[in-house]
Amino acid sequence: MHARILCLRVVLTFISKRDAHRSRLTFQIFIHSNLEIVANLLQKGIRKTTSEYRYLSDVAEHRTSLPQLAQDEATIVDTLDREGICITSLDALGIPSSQKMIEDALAVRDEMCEVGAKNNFFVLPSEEQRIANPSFFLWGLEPKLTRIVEAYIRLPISYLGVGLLRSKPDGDNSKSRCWHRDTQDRRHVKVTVYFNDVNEAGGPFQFLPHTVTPFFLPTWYSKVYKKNFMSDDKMSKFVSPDKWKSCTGASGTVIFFEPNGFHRGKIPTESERFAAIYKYASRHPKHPDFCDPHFSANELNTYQQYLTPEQKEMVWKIR
Ligand SMILES: O=C(O)CCC(=O)C(=O)O
Repeated sequence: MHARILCLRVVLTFISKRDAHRSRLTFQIFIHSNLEIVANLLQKGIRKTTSEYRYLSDVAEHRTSLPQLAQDEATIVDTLDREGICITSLDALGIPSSQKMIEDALAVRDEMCEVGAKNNFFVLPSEEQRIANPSFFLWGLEPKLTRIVEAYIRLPISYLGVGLLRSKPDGDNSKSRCWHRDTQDRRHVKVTVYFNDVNEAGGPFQFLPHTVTPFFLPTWYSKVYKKNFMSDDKMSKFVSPDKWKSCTGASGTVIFFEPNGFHRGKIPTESERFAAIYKYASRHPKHPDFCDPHFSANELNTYQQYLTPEQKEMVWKIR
């Protein structure tokens, strides 16, 4: 905005004062009368450059401390890098606590049904429910997951907790059911776990792989479209619907994705999709103010007893 005002003023000033002898003086007057804007632009530029420099040097410094990956983990990281998404399953990951996590999630869902939880697609179990079912939160700190996430982000990671999603066939085609990007960090990861079988009519998660996303679309979306949710009609003008990746799959499907990529939950027409979404970012994300953790301080206190010192460091905190 400031840059646009400044350019306009430059043009107007120099059009009105074409006399070559007076151009130096004109320039000085111009700078003086626009000092505030010039200072703001410089400050913004310096802040941006400093933050980019810090990011790049942190990545370079952390390179030798990245975790060693097993072959299946490296494949997930490579696919995530190339496509922005990698689909696997709880069985393939083979994490021992998965069974308990599923039981806890189903227990929470049933309770939410009993208490008539809000008919909204993003729901959080109550604090009491979460504290009573800690494996749900703790699963996100399983070393296999955090190794994959850290190798992809390339920096020490922050775990922002887990949210629940109940996407019902309710005809609501708003918010996260439209195409959008999450831009809290340069590289961040969400891991979605399905708790029921999901077909096309069950409102699968959908994603635009990096390989089919036109290079200008992310910038166009942030600068021109102002990060509004994009309808199917609008998106189909850029990417044909047969290239949208529909993540149908059985209960236990696990989807690693880069939220900077365009994604949305397709509106279900027949059955509900019940899923957990685990969130991770780096410890110094680009926009920390928009990183909303899915847990309270009280809840976190009760989890401390289960956490190793490394896991405690990984839990999101303002740094
Ligand atoms: O799975 C979904 O329905 C959408 C999830 C989503 O938009 C998000 O986590 O940012």
